[in-house]
Amino acid sequence: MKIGITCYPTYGGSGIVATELGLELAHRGHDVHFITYANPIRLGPGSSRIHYHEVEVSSYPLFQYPPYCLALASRMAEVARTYHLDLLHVHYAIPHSIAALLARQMLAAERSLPFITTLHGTDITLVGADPSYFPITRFSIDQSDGVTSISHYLRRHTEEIFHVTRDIRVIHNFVNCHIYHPAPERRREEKVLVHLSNFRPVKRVLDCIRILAAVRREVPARLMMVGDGPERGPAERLTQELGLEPYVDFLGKQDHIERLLPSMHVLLLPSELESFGLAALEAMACGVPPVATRVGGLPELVTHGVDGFLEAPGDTAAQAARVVQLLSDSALYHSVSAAARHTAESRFSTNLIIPQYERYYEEVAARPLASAVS
Ligand code: GMT
Repeated sequence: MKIGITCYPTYGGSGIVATELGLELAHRGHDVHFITYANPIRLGPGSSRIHYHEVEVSSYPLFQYPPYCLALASRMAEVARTYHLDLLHVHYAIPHSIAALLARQMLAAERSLPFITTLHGTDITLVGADPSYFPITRFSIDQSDGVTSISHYLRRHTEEIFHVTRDIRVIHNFVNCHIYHPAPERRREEKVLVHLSNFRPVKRVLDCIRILAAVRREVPARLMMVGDGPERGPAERLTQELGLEPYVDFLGKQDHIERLLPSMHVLLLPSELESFGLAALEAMACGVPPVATRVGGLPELVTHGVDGFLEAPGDTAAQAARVVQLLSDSALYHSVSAAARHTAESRFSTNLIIPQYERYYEEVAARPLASAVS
């Protein structure tokens, strides 16, 4: 098929999923057209089946807020017409699904252009729940020709909050287990914890520092903080206050975390809410057990005590105790690490999940358009 993909191309889970989905689809013979304001970060060197179309937003003195959604809709329609796209697949509801809806309407007289919206989490739980965006988010879900959600939790939450009754297909996030794989020989003697996120408040980044402080009372360990965002400064300050500077590295944004993860021992994901927890899945594929929180979609990924641990958000003592348990019992560590890899391979690998998207594309493309039905 010829598929147009739109996402937030910078760092963030939804952009990573969209980019890696595009790469996998191209690998399976589809033509993929990314329509975004910047080249998606994980796109890497080109493939003849991957195309990138930049959305340019011109400013004008009258525009206090340049209308990105309109520039995106125009570009989507233009690319769809020129390259005969079969459908658009947009990641993150606002504003991408509204732009896709406009593009579909712009082309309605000449061709059909169905669009699928994938809900990732904060587009529903934070942005969508904001009174300014609530009605347009609900409208965009209703108007999409297909809607997918990355977890059962997020589907239930969307149905409850927006009172939508339409079908929402759950297609979990995925990981390429050939790219993300364990390399225990790369693990150092010193125990290393890792946190990976966009450092937004919802991630409870400061809890990672508190967990390290508690862990170090029992086991020598250090912490790698990967990513950047608003909570980085406060996390750096807390590190200083607790005298942990020699043991914490703030690495900033990293492009190749598949090279970094296999040398780590435990992933910390102390989030307040996580609709799926892609970072946990990537770590698990590398045989790195996650110590995370029992929130949102994380229990669909992590089975407590088997392939990782889940504790209450904010309970840093309990999370630290799980880390200590893993680091001081090598039989337990090896069993949880192997189970984590097994979960990634047997339930969330690309060869299981990508065909679910392909089947959904075919289903949606074969249906009459939502616009024609309503
Ligand atoms: O919170 C983030 O990491 C960013 C956000 C996004 O949309 O870029 O992530 C959401 O989508 C990810 C990919 O599907 C999920 O793995 C994250 O759990 C989800 N974040 C939240 O629900 C807070």
